[in-house]
Amino acid sequence: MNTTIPTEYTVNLPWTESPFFEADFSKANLDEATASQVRHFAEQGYLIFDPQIPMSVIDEAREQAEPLIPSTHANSRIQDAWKTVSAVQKIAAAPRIMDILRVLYRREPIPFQTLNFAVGTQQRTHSDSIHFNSIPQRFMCGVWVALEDVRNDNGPLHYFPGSHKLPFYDLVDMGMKGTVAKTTEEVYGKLYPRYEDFIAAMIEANGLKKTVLNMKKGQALIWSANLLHGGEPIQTPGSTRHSQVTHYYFKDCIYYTPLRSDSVPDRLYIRQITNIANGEVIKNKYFDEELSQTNEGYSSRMNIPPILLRIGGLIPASLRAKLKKFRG
Ligand SMILES: O=C(O)CCC(=O)C(=O)O
Repeated sequence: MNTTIPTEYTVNLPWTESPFFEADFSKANLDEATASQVRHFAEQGYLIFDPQIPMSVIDEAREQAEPLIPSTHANSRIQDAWKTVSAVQKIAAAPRIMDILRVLYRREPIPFQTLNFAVGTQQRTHSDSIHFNSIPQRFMCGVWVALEDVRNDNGPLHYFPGSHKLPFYDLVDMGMKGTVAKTTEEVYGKLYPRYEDFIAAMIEANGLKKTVLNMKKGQALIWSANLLHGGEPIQTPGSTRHSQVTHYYFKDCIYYTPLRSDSVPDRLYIRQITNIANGEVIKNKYFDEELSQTNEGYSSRMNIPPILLRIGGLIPASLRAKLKKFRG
């Protein structure tokens, strides 16, 4: 496998999600097997492969993570068991997984979170982009490893092939602000169910087709950041479905949580527009909040009144530079 990471990016997106993918692909010089994996991932947004993790590591992760999983409710999980269970850490950093991610993303992968499950999650369909996003976008993926055979009856994973090509739907697109939720309970009690309802309705409206995944113990699936996926109902009550998901970011990005964010970074270059029909100067509005900024330019936390901006020319340049630094 060719694992060379080019130092220049043709576009500031994963090359497998780039509008120039075909041109890049034709120059990529990959062996046949790797080329077919790359094309599949680019087109479908997921890839099933053998991560070549020794069975002893798979068994150890399962045995040592299981007692850490709270048994109080069916969907329980242990987050970040890698901190105490070395087999979980070995799966997260498995050389074959890291190599394949380098090829698919052309940046250094960073495993940053593990989740170990003993039973199927029965999670509603979602894309990980709402939990873990990046600037530049889409430099994130999940790798799901079966720690036992997964069948139709023990709560298999499902996904929507090709759905990674849909737009990323942020909270603002659903009329929500992440900052209104002050606690994790509020995020998952109020915002997240509305997000899940939106995704379910969007899937139905677009007639998207679901695939259910049966996997052999030891096999792995990579899903790209925006691929819609979730967990099927458990048909055999009491059946186990041991699995590990590791979430990866890639180097040199901003990493953030859309579910807790508003889409109003303070570095937007704000426009002041006038309605040609009636001459009205239009206020910038985010939901029912009017931006207090009245000048065209970058928004900032501390707004300078227009009168001060007008007399700004009288302030010595050195003082202006200091003030600018202070405003950020
Ligand atoms: O394992 C599953 O059933 C789903 C896991 C999942 O959706 C996730 O970790 O994002």
